[in-house]
Amino acid sequence: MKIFKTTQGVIMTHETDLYLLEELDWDYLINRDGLYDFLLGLIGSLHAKAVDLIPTDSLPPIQSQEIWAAGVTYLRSREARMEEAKDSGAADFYAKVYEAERPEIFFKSTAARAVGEGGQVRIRRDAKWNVPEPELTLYANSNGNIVAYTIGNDMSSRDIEGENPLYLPQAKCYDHSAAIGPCLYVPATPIDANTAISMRISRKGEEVFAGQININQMKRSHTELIGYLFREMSFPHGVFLMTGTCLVPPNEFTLAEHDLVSISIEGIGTLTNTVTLKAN
Ligand code: DO4
Ligand code: MG
Repeated sequence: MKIFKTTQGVIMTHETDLYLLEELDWDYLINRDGLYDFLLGLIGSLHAKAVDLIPTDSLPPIQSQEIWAAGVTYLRSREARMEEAKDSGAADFYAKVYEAERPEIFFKSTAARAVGEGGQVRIRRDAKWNVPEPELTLYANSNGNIVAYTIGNDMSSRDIEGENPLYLPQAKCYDHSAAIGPCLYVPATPIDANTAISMRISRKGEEVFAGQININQMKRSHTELIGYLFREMSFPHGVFLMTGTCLVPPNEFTLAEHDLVSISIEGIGTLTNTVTLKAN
């Protein structure tokens, strides 16, 4: 089951059927245990009207939630970070956090700074080495239970982080540095560990990077990451957590203005964003 926040209202898809849900506040709709059963129960009721609409104008599937991110959860990310930090002498921190019991978790974005399907992600004007990070993104409700998934792009400035890991918030947090969407995927059971995630970057119509991997390559479990996030913090509306990247373009690659980044996750769909710079 998928739910799309759109300009027409909330559209739910189940198998091949589409339903327009009665006007429901997004925060209220998604923040519940048993979200799948709740949505299923709406089918056939007056609260869900069967429609023919195609959810083309989806908004980011977020309202009052914060977006957090986990890092160095895949071997590939550990290697890439160690390489970019080798001149700063900080490479060891990435090796340590990959092995440590406590994961790396950092604040990524407010809803207002994030964009959704078809939106414009940004690269910083003061960075020279920028990449998208395709990440399976969890939605955990206020009880800390994972009830939905979406696709995330954790845009990152590798030269800023590589210069000094204390610059991480500047490398990761700026306007339009996070994209999530196109929908919330609400399965009956946790997402399959063999799920594939892929990314394609194109420039002037030509593919400049493509890669695919399964999320079962991740070193940590989803419940472990959410458990750490909720240890000393509460999220009254639930929270999104990007789970880390496993697809890193080669070191000589950096994003350019107008590049198109498409991230697909089996069962969820595709999130496509155009790369832009802040207006001068
Ligand atoms: O350690 C810095 C950030 C790591 C990250 O964003 C990732 O592994 O996806
Ligand atoms: Mg990341």
